[in-house]
Amino acid sequence: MFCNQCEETAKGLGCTVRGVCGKDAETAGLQDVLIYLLKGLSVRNLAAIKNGGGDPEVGEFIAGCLFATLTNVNFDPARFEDKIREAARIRDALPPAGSAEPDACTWTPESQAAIAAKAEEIVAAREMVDADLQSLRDLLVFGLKGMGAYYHHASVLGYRDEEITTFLQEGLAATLHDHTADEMVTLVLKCGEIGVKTLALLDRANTAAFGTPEITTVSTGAGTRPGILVTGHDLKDLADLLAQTAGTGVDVYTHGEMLPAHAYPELKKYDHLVGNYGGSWPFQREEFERFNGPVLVTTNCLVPPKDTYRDRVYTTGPVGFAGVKHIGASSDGKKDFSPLIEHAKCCEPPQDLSRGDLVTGCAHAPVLAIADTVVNAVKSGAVKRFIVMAGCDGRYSGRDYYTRFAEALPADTIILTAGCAKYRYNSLGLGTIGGIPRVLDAGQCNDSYSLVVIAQALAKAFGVGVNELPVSYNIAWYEQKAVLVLLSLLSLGIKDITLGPRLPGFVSPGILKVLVENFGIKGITTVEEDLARMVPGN
Ligand code: SF4
Ligand code: SF3
Repeated sequence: MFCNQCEETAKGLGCTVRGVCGKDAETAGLQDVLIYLLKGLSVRNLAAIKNGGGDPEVGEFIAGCLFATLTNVNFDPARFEDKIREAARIRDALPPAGSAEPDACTWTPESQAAIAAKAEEIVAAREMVDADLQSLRDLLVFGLKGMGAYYHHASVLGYRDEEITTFLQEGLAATLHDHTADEMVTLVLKCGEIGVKTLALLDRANTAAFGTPEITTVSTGAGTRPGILVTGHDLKDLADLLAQTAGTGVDVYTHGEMLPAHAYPELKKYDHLVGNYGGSWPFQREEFERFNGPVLVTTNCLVPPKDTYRDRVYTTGPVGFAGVKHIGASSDGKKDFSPLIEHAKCCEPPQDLSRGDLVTGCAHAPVLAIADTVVNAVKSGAVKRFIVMAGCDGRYSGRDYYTRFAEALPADTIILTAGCAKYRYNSLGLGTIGGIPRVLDAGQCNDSYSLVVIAQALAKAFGVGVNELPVSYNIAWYEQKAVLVLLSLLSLGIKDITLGPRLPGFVSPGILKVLVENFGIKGITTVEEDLARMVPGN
């Protein structure tokens, strides 16, 4: 196997024996073969579209498959084998894309041995490609994985966009051809541009389905009734579960990236959505253990469960783990959560892990509603600087940097955040400035679009460009959704982003040079040094 897609990749270069995340070599190989077939499928479908045909469901299928290959989503080899055969079936139903098709258009997954051999061939083929070109291909594919995931979230809520699904296919197909480095850089930046559109689509989908987020204080305590813990990012799963648990005597708690759900009117209206439990995904093994009740994992991040609570874990959507129960959707898209609800009724209430109240829901609408207060706070000098500290949390011990950085920020600074990185500092009690929370949590990483809208609104209010604002970027990444968010920020012309805790293993020295010279991207150093740079005059 060879996998280098996340921040914790082995030795900063690539996992070759088994993933640090727990992904085994068989599953890694199956994921590679699936991506390979998606490339061939894309070539055929794009050709069919060009000839006035094409299958509009191909883009939806590709987005769902890409999501399943994201870090910490699906560890189940059987699910990937099914997807591989389905991809080949869909591809083979399309007419050939000319007489000289790439192998990805014609190779067939005849047997498990053939699939395993193809997986080895895919890894070996990387060695034949120039390091910078391979790095750009990886960057593009990982950005597309993030796009597929965000698009899938919008699509399950009924929001589709052909421009996005066509680009998913164009991007995948491009990695089969001999593009120059310049052409690949153009595609990578276009991935960021379409990324902004994908995040905007998801923002519209969430708001239409669940209402405009409201700034909301969330309890982290445990109640006295049995509960179900919901983790991941899929708000629709949570909404369906809340409707199905109403009046059953079972409480529902959010975990990790589900925290912002408490801010949506259509979700917070349920009294039995009692609070947020635990912290971010890296700590789930202890927290799931202590929750006592069933846990529904809707998307990333799943850590291979311990035997002690494995029977209480249920996966759904793109998530999977061999031997763990999966709740699928029926043909009309409905999910029946009654097995979890019945399971919960036999469980003890959660152990208390309370760590004070948290504030969330600071999305673009509620923040722009108090725009005058924010602008006046900047003009009066009460707020000197905003630091965007969005992104992911992770297991790497060096991530305590983000807690120390947040603690060391001067009292006249405000953190803008989205994603699970916030758990490193959202319970520090950083207070408010003139009523504005010092940690403005826009929501999940899915809500990163809010940060863009807020930055653009500030730029307009002050009549300057986004890079002239008193805003610094100290982004924490872990997986491929964050890769897309980073590309989106670059496509908007945002410069001087600090990226940590470690730079991506898939970025070659040559491509790093391009990122540094053209975009001013830097790695983190020490809290003191980075503070001096990001909060000048402090
Ligand atoms: Fe390694 Fe990350 Fe890939 Fe898992 S997802 S195998 S940890 S690079
Ligand atoms: Fe977190 Fe996995 Fe990325 Fe959504 S949930 S930000 S790491």
